[in-house]
Amino acid sequence: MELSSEWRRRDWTPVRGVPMICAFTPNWKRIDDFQAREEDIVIATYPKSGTTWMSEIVDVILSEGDTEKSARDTIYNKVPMLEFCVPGVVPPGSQILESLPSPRMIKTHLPVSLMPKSFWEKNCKIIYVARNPKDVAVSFYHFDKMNYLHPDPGPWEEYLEKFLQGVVGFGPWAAHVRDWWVLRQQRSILYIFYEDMLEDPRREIQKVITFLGKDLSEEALEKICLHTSFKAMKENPATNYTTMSSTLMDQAVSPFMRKGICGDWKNHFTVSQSKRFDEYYQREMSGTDLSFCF
Ligand code: PPS
Repeated sequence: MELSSEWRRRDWTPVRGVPMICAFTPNWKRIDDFQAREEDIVIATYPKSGTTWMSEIVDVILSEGDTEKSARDTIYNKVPMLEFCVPGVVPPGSQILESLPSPRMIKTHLPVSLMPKSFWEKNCKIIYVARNPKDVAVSFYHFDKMNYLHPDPGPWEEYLEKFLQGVVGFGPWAAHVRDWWVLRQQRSILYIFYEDMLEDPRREIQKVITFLGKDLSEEALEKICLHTSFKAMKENPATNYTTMSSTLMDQAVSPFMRKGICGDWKNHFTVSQSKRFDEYYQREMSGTDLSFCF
């Protein structure tokens, strides 16, 4: 897949007020009308929060720990992104998903407000992964630099302002994590934190196994932990996005599997940027019992 100049470095385009990757926005009706199925498993996240990690975990759980089976295809083919589309270049994720047998695994970064209503009608299982916003901002900044479907992020200090204002792909981080947090009480949503996955992957993977109604052996669980470690996923061409055209994702600019740690923000934020960010965080998280580990 070669990215045509038509979609390269285009500015975010709003969908009902949410800044969206321009190439995804034509014919948005396909998202609104998307037909979910009861067996669908959705991996929902704000960008750069551990989507690929959770997607591979779910895939290998469904394969009962058979890591060879999970090497059958790339992560973006096994777990298509619902909203993904580059008109004239790649068919929409929604269309690819229609042709897949159940149970489908579906990736999305959509905020609650843009989710197709059929997901609620079918009461699908949704795994939401959230990550602390300082590391999200840093990861997103590097991703914007290497992903040519996104606008150029400009210098870090300017990018950070845009992040705080929510003028980044998929809109404001805070509303995204908050709305999904509230919804978890009413729907079948497992809400997981990236930092918890780093701290104790075995514990968090077991939560996913239980949520999916599976019963896997200790041996299978151990295999899944090893297979989905940062090192293993960085070396695995099925998960590290190196199979994606460099006209779309230029890994010479920044690798997709970049650092995979908690606290890399400390290498990017100045003291005053961190203070400003903390004020934003306090303001946005006040009134919720949602809290993040930095
Ligand atoms: S995307 O493009 O929004 O779908 O990206 P996403 O997969 O959500 O997030 C990418 C970040 O997750 C890190 N990552 C991991 N961390 C720890 N362990 C594993 N196995 C793992 N796999 C991916 C990846 O390195 C990105 O974070 P940064 O901070 O940029 O390294």
